[in-house]
Amino acid sequence: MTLAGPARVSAFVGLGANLGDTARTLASALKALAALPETELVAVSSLYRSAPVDASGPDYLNAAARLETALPPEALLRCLQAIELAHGRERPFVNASRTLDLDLLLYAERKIRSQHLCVPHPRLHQRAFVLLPLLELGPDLSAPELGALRSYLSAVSDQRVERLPGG
Ligand code: PH2
Ligand code: MG
Ligand code: MG
Repeated sequence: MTLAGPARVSAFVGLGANLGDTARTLASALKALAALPETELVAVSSLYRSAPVDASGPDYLNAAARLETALPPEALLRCLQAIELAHGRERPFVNASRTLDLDLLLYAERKIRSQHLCVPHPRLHQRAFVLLPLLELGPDLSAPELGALRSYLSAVSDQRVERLPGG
């Protein structure tokens, strides 16, 4: 007899970087996501080059990943923060340029508002660099309280984002 573990749910993670060798860092972060316990990395979007939003500094490289995970959301958040730290993340001030940012965008159909965690990510519908990779992974994706994510695309069409060819 095999015992079923805790049910797995879909979680979406946003990746961003604008310091250092950003392509290499995102590739390494994806490997780290794939190695998380009780978690499978099931899909990765294209890479997107984007102008900083509410921030300054170099252009960002952004992407999104879909996980199937049995980790509870707070545990997954701690794992994401550990991966950020392992890639040299520092937090000198809000929205400072960074070697790696991993944001928990969506976790199942859950709405979470705890001291450490806000899911869906509070600004995800205002940012083309989040919406475009997410919608590439799931064109019909919707989020609690926001509804269909594709309905927000027209409002962010002025933000500069470019999908990079070749994975
Ligand atoms: N992340 C931010 C602030 N601004 N801009 C872009 N283009 N990409 C990001 O990942 C990003 C940002 C805070 O997390
Ligand atoms: Mg972020
Ligand atoms: Mg973050």
